[in-house]
Amino acid sequence: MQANIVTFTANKLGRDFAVGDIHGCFSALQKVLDEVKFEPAVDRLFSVGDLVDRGPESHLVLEWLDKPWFHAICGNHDQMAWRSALGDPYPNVDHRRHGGEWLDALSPETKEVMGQRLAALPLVFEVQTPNGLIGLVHAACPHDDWTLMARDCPSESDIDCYLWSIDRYRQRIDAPICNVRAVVHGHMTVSNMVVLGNSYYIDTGGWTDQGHFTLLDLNTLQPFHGPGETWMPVSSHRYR
Ligand SMILES: [Mn+2]
Repeated sequence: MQANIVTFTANKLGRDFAVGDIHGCFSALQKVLDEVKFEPAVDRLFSVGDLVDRGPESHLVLEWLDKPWFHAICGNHDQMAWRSALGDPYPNVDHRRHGGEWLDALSPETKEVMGQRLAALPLVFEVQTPNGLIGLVHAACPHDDWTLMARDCPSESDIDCYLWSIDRYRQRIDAPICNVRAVVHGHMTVSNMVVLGNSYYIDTGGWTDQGHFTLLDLNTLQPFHGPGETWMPVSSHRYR
């Protein structure tokens, strides 16, 4: 069973950043980290999930998850990947058609390790900062009050919302989530960071050829934009 909420105490020594969907584009991400002079000894990087699929370097996720300063929650693609890797594919979606074919190149042993590691990703992070608590959830919050988030044993519908929901963004819901300073999401690919109420949508498509990675400073809530680079063709089918 995945941990539901993992809490991080404030970083007293360095900076905390969040990054949107990575989708196997770790080299591009590293370039943006270099740009902000990321210091692995004191800074932390929080991924809002969708670490794998679509990009050329999904297999590097194990290396990245080993980095002590890199922390990630689960996205819908990570969920599809671990379920495929462990022989229980997510129903009704052809994972291979949505960027999951990279798993086929892994040895059975590596595939098993990959499945176990991605299956162990928590669903929700909360990070304390000097300016208040920041939540991170891949797709959407099922509640409008952070204190209602399940501390353990989330329901199936909660998990479905965390990983897949597009409703809150599509409906442009800008009512703030109570009892949390901000909630950071990926999942919806936007051209520039979108803020609705206190919900921050930061997947600016660093994994596409026209996008860029955005690093959100969790204390100041200021975004840093990486350069646009060519990494892979933009899919015309914008499946989430
Ligand atoms: Mn997603």
